[in-house]
Amino acid sequence: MSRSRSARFVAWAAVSGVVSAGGFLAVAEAVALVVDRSASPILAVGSFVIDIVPRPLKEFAITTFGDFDKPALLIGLGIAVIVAAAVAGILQYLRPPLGVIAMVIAGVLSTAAIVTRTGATFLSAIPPVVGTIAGAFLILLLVRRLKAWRDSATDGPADAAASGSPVIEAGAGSPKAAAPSRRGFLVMTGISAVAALAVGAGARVVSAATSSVEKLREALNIPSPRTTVTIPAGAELDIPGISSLITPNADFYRVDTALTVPSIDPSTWKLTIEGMVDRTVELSFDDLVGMGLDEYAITLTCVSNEVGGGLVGNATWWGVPVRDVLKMAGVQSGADMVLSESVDGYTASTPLNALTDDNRDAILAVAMNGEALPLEHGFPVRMVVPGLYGYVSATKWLTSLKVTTFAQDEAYWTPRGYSAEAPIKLSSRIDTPRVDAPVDAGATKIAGMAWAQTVGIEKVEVSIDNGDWVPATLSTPINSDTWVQWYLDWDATPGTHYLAVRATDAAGNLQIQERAPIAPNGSSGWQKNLVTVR
Ligand SMILES: Nc1nc2c(c(=O)[nH]1)N[C@H]1C(S)=C(S)[C@@H](COP(=O)(O)O)O[C@H]1N2
Ligand SMILES: [Mo]
Repeated sequence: MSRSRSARFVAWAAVSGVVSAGGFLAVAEAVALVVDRSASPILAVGSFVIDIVPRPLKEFAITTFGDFDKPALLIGLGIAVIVAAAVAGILQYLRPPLGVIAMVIAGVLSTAAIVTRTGATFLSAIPPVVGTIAGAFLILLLVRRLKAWRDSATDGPADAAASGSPVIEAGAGSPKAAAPSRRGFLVMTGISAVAALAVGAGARVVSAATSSVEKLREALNIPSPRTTVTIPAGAELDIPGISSLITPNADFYRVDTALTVPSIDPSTWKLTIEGMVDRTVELSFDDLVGMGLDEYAITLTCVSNEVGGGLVGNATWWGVPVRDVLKMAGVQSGADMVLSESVDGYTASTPLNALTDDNRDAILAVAMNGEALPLEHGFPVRMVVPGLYGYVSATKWLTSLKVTTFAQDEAYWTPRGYSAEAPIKLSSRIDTPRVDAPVDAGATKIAGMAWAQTVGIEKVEVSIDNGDWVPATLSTPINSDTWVQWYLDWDATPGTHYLAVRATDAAGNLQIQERAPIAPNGSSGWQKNLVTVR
């Protein structure tokens, strides 16, 4: 047999490996549908990867892919699975039973990723185990068929040596005799591939179609708030290109470690307040909203927001003050932190005094911009704390509040390179003009946003082409927890210009000029942008 023909069999071995891995995943997805929907190997391994990737890589993913970070991860994972499966197929062909062993190792690793996730039960192990058995059998059978084809096509012993494997079954050695075994391999591989695709895709479709939480969300009847936020006249400027004062839910940035959005039925949801408390308290959704809802306007900011970036948004929220539920449990002395936990095990560490302070509207929110929280923004209940970055305060899909100390407990991001405490840094941003959104020469407006949650913005200044700092006009703030809009009239001349912005908060602090990266506790620096005027 020529070298190219032996290479052809190796290529078919790789295909066998990929089809077998497809069978593994498809069977696991189908079984997961029946026993435990969260026990999907791909998603569990993806979540595991999210939890272990080093900080710089995660920052790279967020800054490069933005809201596409999770699809990007899944695509990367898919490519890795295909490559590994192809190698397993080749191993099974050249050095059996190494391919089967590789498949079993993949099965053990994905089972481990699944059973160690928050909320896993012993049932969760069934899908990956059954999938592994299917994958191991497939790789064994397909490669055995492949060898039968190869041997029947073999012209002599030299070819067997070239293919790197001894002749197991005696082949007739003529193309005519090879045809049935060739067909046998191709038919079996084809059927397996089609079946894996159909079962895998079918399981996903059924899972999506029967996931009823979105319907529960739409049907949820949230009582109207007792008080509502009044948007003052002059709070929203009418300037093309500026961000809207209230960010629509559909445009609101999303940052979390959840590869699939957790599904929580509000009728079974519970919040546990535990730890250093006089009594452990459990609240149902009805208990919580029964305490009375009020409306708050609060601007949320992510620690990963670069200077000038978009990981910041403003919404109105309906909620209950965290201090009120803490009072029900009775906070004991010595505590200095509340560790909030979500259904998927994510945790945030919030200083206790930020939650008990009568002058800070830290809330358990159930509605965002007048509707139940969107699933990806924490349905049915999340925390929102003015003035603290989201990762230390804004836990979505909230299930427990543990009153504790910073000495005793650590949140998700703390061992991953971010500070345990993280107040939002005073910041300002230019929305228009931008280098990619040029304006026409003549009278125009430079405009953008500025925020200093809990303190408020006093002044925004703009410098054009390194000139003097000129005060901008501010919109009327909703309150000190929300961002404000600002603008400056500008007689723009054609060409490129440098625009810089800086803000001063109501306490008289000037925005930090020194550039800082997002880790460990938020970016700083004055935004200076090259802009284009036509
Ligand atoms: N359960 C959970 N809550 C979470 C996170 C998370 O990863 N998991 N990320 C936090 C971070 S880093 C931020 S900035 C805010 C973002 O909230 P949003 O996605 O609703 O904008 O949610 C916070 N709450
Ligand atoms: Mo964040």
